[in-house]
Amino acid sequence: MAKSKFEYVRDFEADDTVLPNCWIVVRLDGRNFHRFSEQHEFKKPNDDRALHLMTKCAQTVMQELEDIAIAYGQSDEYSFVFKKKSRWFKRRASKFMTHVVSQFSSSYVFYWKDYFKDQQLLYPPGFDGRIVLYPSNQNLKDYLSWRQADCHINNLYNTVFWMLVQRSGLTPVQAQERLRGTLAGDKNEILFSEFNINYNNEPLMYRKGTVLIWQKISEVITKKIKLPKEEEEKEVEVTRTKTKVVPLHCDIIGDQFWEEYPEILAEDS
Ligand code: DGT
Ligand code: MG
Ligand code: MG
Ligand code: MG
Ligand code: MG
Repeated sequence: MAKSKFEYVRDFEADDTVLPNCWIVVRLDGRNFHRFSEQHEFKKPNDDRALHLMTKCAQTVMQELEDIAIAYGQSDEYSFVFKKKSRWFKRRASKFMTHVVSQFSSSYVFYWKDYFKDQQLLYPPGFDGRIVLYPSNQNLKDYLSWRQADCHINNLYNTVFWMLVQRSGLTPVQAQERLRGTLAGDKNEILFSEFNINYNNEPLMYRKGTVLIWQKISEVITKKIKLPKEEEEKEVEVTRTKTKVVPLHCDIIGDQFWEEYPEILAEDS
């Protein structure tokens, strides 16, 4: 077929193919969720509806897109790790990033009402995206550890902060003053001695965030079959295995998680 004289404009497209043999991480983050969470009356410091909705959207992303080995989320962010050997869209960075962010954003709006039953969505939320490559398994584990450590630091701070404001009646500025320069141990101590809260008993989802992995699930379903020699259809139970995206709220900084799920970092992935 003859090409039009306009074809040459294609040559202006920049090549954004990412390096081979690297883990491709796409992280998205809610745009101005400080305001969004206020306007939609998110519970402080953690709103289960918001966290579960984020996870539902991330599960949708993993199911709809190709080659995602693991995802990790906390607060208004989620990271998706594409397999080192992925050939999806010829490893074009813009395809990975835009598909993740748009699938996630449309899911956030689509599933909103399932999680926020009494709270209307007041305006369309947005998410930013970035892409980072990690050449070694250790780099990838350190990346995920960094996000989980961030979750821990913020959640410990926010838990004490909102206790001081909501229970002790401090103003936000006073609570901030009180916490200035305190270490993790000091914050644990305030929670324990002033509010009788053992931080380690706070929900795991708040302290560890959410890890999404693929797991084989066997389900028993009933199937109608017709045996050759019989007239009527018969119902039989059959077991089939499916891979499903499963949320976990566990530590991913230590070795135990990676030893338990070695397939995530397996060489052929
Ligand atoms: P950005 O990301 O630069 O556009 O701005 P923000 O405002 O999204 O900032 P970011 O991402 O650093 O912080 C996340 C905000 O979302 C933070 O203000 C707290 C809020 N947020 C996230 N999850 C929850 C929640 O479960 N409850 C409440 N109350 N707020 C939450
Ligand atoms: Mg930010
Ligand atoms: Mg944000
Ligand atoms: Mg954030
Ligand atoms: Mg098209």
